[in-house]
Parts: sequence; C-alpha cells; structure tokens
Amino acid sequence: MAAASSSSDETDRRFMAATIRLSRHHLGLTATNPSVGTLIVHDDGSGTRIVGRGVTAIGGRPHAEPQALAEAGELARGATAYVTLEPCAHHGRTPPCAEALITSGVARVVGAASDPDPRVSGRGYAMLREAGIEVVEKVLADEAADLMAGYLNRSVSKRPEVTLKLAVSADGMIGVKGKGQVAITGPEARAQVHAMRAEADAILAGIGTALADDPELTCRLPGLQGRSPVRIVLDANARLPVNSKLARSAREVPVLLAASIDADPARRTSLSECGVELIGADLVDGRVALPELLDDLAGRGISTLMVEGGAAVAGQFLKDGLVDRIALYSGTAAIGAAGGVPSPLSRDTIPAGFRIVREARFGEDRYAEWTRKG
Ligand code: AOF
Ligand code: ZN
Repeated sequence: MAAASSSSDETDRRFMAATIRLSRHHLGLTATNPSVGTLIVHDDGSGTRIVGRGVTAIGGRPHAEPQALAEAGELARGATAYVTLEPCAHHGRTPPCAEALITSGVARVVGAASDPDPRVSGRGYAMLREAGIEVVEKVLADEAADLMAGYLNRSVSKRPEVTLKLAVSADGMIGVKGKGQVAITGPEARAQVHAMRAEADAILAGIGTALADDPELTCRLPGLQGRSPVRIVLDANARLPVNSKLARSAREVPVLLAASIDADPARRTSLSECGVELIGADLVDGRVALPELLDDLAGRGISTLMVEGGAAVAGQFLKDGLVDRIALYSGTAAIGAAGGVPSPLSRDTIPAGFRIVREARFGEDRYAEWTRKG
C-alpha cells in the first residue's frame, strides 16, 4: 500500500514538473494574470498519456484549464488534471475554471501553488471537492510559486517583484567609468540575461547608464525578439537624448520615462513626440522615489521588473529594501581598481534575509540567484 502511494506521489511530481515547464512558455506575456500551466493525463489501464495541454493565453485569457480540456475532449473523463495554480472560482471575463473541470468529468485535480486572489483563495479547491473530485494540493508548490512570484508579489504587496541583475568582474567591478559597455561575462551568460529579459514584464535602468552605455535593453535572442519587456528609465530631469537607441526604438518596444512633471517642458514634449511615455514621478533628494514608482507600475499591470542599470540605481533599490531577488553573474576577468565601478553587492555581501535558490555555470561564468526568505 505504502509503495503504491509513493509511486503515485512520484507520478504526480513528475507530471507537475512537466506542467510547471509548460507554464514558463508565456512568462512575461500574460499581463496581470499569472502564466499558469495545465496538463490532462489519462490512464486507460495500460499506462498514462498526456491528452490535453494548456497555458494561460497571451494577454491573460483564456485561462490554461479550458484550453487543456478542449484538447482532451472526451478523454478528460476520469483523467487527472495538473494545474500550477488553484483553478479560479470566480465569474470574470471567462467562467470559473473549477466549473469547467467539474463539467469535463475529471476524477482528480493535482494543484501546486495556492491563489491569493480573494475571489479564488481556497474556493477553487472547495468547489472541486464538493463535486466529488479528489484534490491533491501543494505538489511542487514552491517551484510553481517561484515562477509566479511576480503575480503573487503584486497581489499581496501591490508592487512588482524586483529582480536585481548584476554582472560582476573577478575583482568586484560592474564597469569602467566613462567607458560605456564593457564585457564582464561571456556570450553564454549574456544569452541567459536576454532569456531573463524575455520572461520579465519590464526592465529598468538609470539615466546614468542610459547616457553612458546607450543600451537598448531589448531581448535579442534569435526567435525571441518579440518578447522584449517594457523599458523604464529613471530620469528625474528628462535628460534621455531623443537620438538614443531607447528613444529611437520607443515605437517598437515601449519606453516609460519616470521624470518629474517639473522637468523642462521642451524636453518632455520632444521625448513624447518620439513615442516615449512620460510618467510623473515624485522626487526625493532629486531622485525618483522608488516605492511610489513601483506602486504606479503595479497599477499598470507590471508584475515582474528586472533592474539592470548602474551601481547608483542598484544601491538605491537595495537601500530602500525593494529587491526581492538577486541574480548575480560572476565573470572571470579582472577590470582593475583604476576607473573600475565597484559593485554594490558580491556573493559575500548578500543582505540578510535572502537565501540562495539556484547556482549554475554559463560558459566560464558563474551564476547564483537568491530570493527573500519566504
Ligand atoms: C486559472 N487559470 O490560467 C489563470 C488564472 O480577470 P480574470 O477573470 O482573467 O481573472 C484573473 C484571476 O484569474 C487571477 O487573479 C488569478 O486568480 C486567476 N488566474 N486562473 O484558473 C489560469 N491565469
Ligand atoms: Zn480560470
């Protein structure tokens, strides 16, 4: 008996891992909705088979479950549905997914993360149980929640989840003063950074970086160019040049400029004529106030924000306690103290309250990731 139950636990974990991998496909593309995955697994007695797959559609609707159920059709009857988030229980723009699962005749639902949305929380699972469906909760819950951290964070704290990304040289530098972009990591690590950009809703840099490096902040991986995040520049005085790569590409990939409403009106006008959207920022000591900006971004539906720009901006986010995740790439070459810009952070100075969740190697470079202890 014990052996049978542990093998079905193992099967559930294996299919949930596959469902979580599927949910990754639309990260950064589902607006205020989380990117949820669903697999319908049918067992005809001779073995298990995936008969339906669904991931929250681009833009956030339809949800994952009805898409997977539509593919499964009659084969959903008696099957097990794997869902990375508790199925919704509310009548939104679509009918509740819990209802769709009940109507389809599935016998079991295996769920990972719980949904903090007050319209859903606990009610999705309760509806399924009331209809006689066996429900197993919290299978690989942490793994699923890690991918949905943006949605979960935004629901609870009304702010996007902030990932601070840093690339640090062997001697602890993130750049060279007055030198623009310098290579700290190799091509594999850079490709990985672009993949992170593809999965983020927005990316942020300071005006110092925008002026020194003239970055594009887009995702340029072959095939994923359409996945660039919204680009945000902290620019209290609206100094971004109209001929910068950011301003010139603002009509293709949105640029939000967090600037004071008192910034030079001519500059503001010429930037908005380029397609740059100005968002009125509160200033503290001449700098854009971050908590208010993050509230504003959450209100625009941004759930995940990658901070990729400059020591001053990184330091400001750290000082204000607004970093939820640290993504640290360590290169192998030294830059030298003369002219080097020291990193505000190293592997040895990760703030208290963070725990390491991932370590990897990309080419010659090392990678480590920490999140706030939950
Ligand atoms: C699911 N499956 O694939 C997703 C869910 O505005 P609505 O009607 O789309 O509802 C948004 C809520 O739906 C969101 O806050 C979360 O609770 C849930 N997202 N639920 O059953 C899905 N993306
Ligand atoms: Zn739903």
